[in-house]
Amino acid sequence: MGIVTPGFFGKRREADPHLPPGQYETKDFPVLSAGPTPNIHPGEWSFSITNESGDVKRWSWDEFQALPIEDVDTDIHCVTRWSKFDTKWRGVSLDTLFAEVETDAPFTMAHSYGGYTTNVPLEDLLDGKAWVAFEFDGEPLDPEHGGPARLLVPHLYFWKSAKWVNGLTMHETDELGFWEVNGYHAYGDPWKEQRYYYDS
Ligand SMILES: Nc1nc2c(c(=O)[nH]1)N[C@H]1C(S)=C(S)[C@@H](COP(=O)(O)O)O[C@H]1N2
Ligand SMILES: [Mo]
Repeated sequence: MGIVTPGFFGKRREADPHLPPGQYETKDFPVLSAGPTPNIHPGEWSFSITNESGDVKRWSWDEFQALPIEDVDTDIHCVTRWSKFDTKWRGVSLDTLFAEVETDAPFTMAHSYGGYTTNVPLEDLLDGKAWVAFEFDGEPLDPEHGGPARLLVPHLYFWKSAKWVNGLTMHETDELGFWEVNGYHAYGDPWKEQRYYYDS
């Protein structure tokens, strides 16, 4: 053997372009819930958007099902470091919902049955970036994964995807939700590793 190109044999495999820094891939679908799973019958489920003036736009389950439904195939990234690739969901785009809402407020707070909250800027919910999802892998969404319906905001860490979601409120300033108050990052971009409040 003659000359060995430095760095050739020791070179690491190219990083998987699907995998944000500090994450590993799992084929499982772990359940992460801060409290008990609420039991919500679709007949009693509704979803509302309350704007900064207090006007409420509300959809019942049946009204919601009559909206245009989209298939979503996406990777998801949990702050506890698991990522799951090519997850398949069905739901209603937030673009469809916000088409019926008048607002100039730049921030939202998602609210769930059971009291969970999480803050997301409005622009992160629009332009095909977020859904209210009610099917996973061709089946109604399992209650432990947020059924009857959950928020799906896959470009942010998965704690932003509020399970058992029942509405959004609009805000002029960025309030903090449940995990954000408890030390998680206000925004939560997995590609920038914005895990905790002190991550830039
Ligand atoms: N209502 C509610 N939504 C929630 C949570 C929660 O505790 N309550 N946990 C969040 C966190 S930290 C993660 S990682 C994902 C987990 O979703 P999964 O249990 O379907 O994997 O849900 C998010 N949405
Ligand atoms: Mo999480």
